[in-house]
Amino acid sequence: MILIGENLNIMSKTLGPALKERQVAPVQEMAKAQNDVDIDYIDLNIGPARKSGEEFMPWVVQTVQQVTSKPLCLDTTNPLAIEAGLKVCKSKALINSISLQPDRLLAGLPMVNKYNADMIGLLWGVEGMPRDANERCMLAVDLVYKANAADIPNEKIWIDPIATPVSGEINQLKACFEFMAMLGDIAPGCKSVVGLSNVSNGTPADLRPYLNRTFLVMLAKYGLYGAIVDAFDSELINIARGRRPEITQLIHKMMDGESPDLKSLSPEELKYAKTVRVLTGESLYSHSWLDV
Ligand code: THG
Repeated sequence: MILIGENLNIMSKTLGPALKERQVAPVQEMAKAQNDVDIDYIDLNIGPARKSGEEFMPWVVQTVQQVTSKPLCLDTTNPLAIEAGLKVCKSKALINSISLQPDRLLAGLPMVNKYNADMIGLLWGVEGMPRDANERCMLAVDLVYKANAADIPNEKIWIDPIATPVSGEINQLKACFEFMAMLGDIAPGCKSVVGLSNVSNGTPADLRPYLNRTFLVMLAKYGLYGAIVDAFDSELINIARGRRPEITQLIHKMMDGESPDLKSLSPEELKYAKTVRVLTGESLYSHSWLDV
């Protein structure tokens, strides 16, 4: 699985102010730290960057490129900022993201071939967030059709079904899984990607990794190609790299309908088993889901 580190991010309490003030040292420190772990891309999330995006994104790209040669994922809703970043990007870039909003589509699609980039196709429609798996399918078909019309082959498109917090509407997560199961049929050759940490937004910080890791393993069963992840969750990286087969097997068996004998599980395995039940909607989410 392709892993994209999420930590260089304007929402971060520490790095956010540093980014806004264009402080080179903390930004390069974070880029170096992500360079040194086993991830494939570094996401550069500068937020909407409405005013200064055309200066901001190239600044971040160049600052980061001085300390790492990992490929970059340019993350902003401002298409002008994306293009300015692509112009100075040395390695093959991933555009994060192009949605079905007409302005982003119109501005974004021509950049893909022009800069030999890949694109994340975010399933966000004119009316906003899709409500179920069917709406996700319709948006995906529409997005791929329009990208193909702009000469972009399916292999360059990473579809993002949009993951939502487990503490919110659980049907949205079910729709996400359901959509992932259909993606191969509706858009053959397309890749997929999910912002994993979205699922644990609003959850106590020490418990977030269980949700993120379990979600990753569940999505992997549906063939997830890429994930935007906390680069410093080393256990998540171990799991993604196939180094925790017992956890992966447990989760996949539960998804196939097997009920494990809870008494036979280690305390660690029990946490993953409980988390599967929450993510499938079998148990109701509460902040104390691991204790009940
Ligand atoms: N899909 C795509 N791109 C995305 C997302 C997605 N980009 C943004 C986001 N979702 C993925 N990136 C993050 C980055 C940080 C966090 C979650 C998702 C996060 N940060 C902590 C917090 O806010 O509590 C800690 C921040 C800090 O360091 O202080 O949760 O879905 N295509």
